[in-house]
Amino acid sequence: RGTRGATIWLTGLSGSGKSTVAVELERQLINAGRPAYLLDGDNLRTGINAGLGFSAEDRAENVRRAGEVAKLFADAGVVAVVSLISPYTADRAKVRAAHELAELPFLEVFVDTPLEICEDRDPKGMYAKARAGLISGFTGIDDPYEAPAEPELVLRPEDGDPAAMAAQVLALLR
Ligand code: GGZ
Repeated sequence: RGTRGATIWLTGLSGSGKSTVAVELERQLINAGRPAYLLDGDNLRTGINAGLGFSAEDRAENVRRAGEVAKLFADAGVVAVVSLISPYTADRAKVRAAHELAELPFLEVFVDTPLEICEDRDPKGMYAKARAGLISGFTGIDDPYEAPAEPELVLRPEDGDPAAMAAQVLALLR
């Protein structure tokens, strides 16, 4: 019997740092001898989720497919680390329910970086474009983000750098 798989689901605004934490977490898991695989919204959208946009329906489908793929990895004994804005509570709840049905661990991690900080970072200049009206339906600006009510873990800026945050997730998984 191999190691036990699980899904770690990072949700938060664009620029919240969830992808950076996810990369660090994947690295720490592998260093600890646990097979892990990163499923990042950005990458998925160029592959299996190509063609999906940012309407509520497309985001729901984006989240559903990522959840199904994560479940397969978890079932295969791999820790799937998912990094998606996943703004809707109902969509995240469905992924959780699917994992529970399959008796696979699901940990929801809310990367709770305030909008002001995300907007200040603006690594890709997308918030500026959204504020200027060049992008519409941008999460946090003119599209909703429903914060998780009962996540397994909340990470806030004061929790330290991405490595320290990833270590918190790893401790929780153990
Ligand atoms: C939010 C958008 C949008 C809109 C493009 N709203 O910082 P990024 O660039 O790399 O992260 C964002 C990414 C979000 O994709 P997800 O698959 O995680 O979203 S969701 O879970 O809601 O389906 C951002 C970019 O795509 N982006 N347009 N309108 N983010």
